[in-house]
Amino acid sequence: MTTFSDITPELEKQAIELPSWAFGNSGTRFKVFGQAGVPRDPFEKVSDAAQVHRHTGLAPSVALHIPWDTVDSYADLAKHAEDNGVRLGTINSNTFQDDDYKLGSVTHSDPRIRQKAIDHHYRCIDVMNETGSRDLKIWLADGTNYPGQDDIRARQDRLADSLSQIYARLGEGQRLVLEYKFFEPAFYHTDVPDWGTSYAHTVALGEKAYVCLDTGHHAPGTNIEFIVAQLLRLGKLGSFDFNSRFYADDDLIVGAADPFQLFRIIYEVIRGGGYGNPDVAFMLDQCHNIEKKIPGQIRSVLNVQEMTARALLVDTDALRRAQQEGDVLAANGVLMDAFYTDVRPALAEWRASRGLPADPMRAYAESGYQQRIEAERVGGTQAGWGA
Ligand code: PSV
Ligand code: MN
Repeated sequence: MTTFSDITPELEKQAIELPSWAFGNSGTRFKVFGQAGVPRDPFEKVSDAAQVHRHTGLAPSVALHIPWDTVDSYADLAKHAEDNGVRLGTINSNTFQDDDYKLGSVTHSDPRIRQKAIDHHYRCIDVMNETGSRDLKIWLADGTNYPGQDDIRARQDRLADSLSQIYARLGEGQRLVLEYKFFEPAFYHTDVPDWGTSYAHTVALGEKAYVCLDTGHHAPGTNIEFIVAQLLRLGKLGSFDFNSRFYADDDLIVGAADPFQLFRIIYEVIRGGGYGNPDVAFMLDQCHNIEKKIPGQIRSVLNVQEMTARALLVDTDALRRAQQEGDVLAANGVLMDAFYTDVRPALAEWRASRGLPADPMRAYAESGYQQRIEAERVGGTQAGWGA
């Protein structure tokens, strides 16, 4: 029997990276709704991210997206993060918003455009050198919309070649994490559609290359926890982009659509040695289109913490026994007992014992920060996708 006090040393290890873009305006291809108080620059994004950490103790770092988060001085941005009690984390490359990339970036048939995309990744590595970031996360919008549009095989070869040039630029202690997605914005095929393709490329690149698993990037019904188990077994799970989906890549609050799936994923992370393991980065990749952004992020990290606590509560001895005995229902029962445990009161008490607010959502609402940014951040251009 595992009790809550048994798991608190493990809970203390939890760190979830926030995406800078979660604080900007976002929406769908139909409408981006602007919100009062939204940051106008990366400094304000970092300030907002720091609020999440301040109230939860769970989110010590912020991921940047380049060029969205381009600044004159990354040293100043890193200092600003530090002054606010957080640090800068993963650098995400963006090769999906320049007209040149309409038919692809690092897979493009035109060597000039391929080189431009590779150069952008070199620039991202320069940024990493300035921020002290470890991970370069690559998600590519590359793919085609129509059968026959381009040579799928040749695109794989160009992808491998471009990635190897980018990989060769990584410095000591730096890593490349390759994210996969089976659709969107390309609809017929994408060049990195699944974990297998990402795995094949990262294995070919070498030991500094890993797979990034974004929970929203799978077909309905995919057993994501199986992929987690397999990638951990292969030593190639580098990071998570957590979010929730109902239909597509919905980027909703992690754990909102299917808390049981999140529990199962985290259970496999723990089972496979990925929890408390510096090789596996836990990030959110979300957008808050209609809800307020900072409380949206607070809710998200709390959801991850709650499902982590439940997964840590699994009585692994009893589970192993039941599995060995082939007792199907007992084994399932052990897992479900942990999943159905309401850990919220114990977490609230534990938070308070560590000098954190027992109820971070309420503490943020009462802090006055939201009112302050809504009043102060007037004028300028809000960050986002064109609100
Ligand atoms: C693509 O859908 C993705 O998941 C990638 O991680 C991007 O960098 C991110 O969303 C932000 O648009
Ligand atoms: Mn992602």
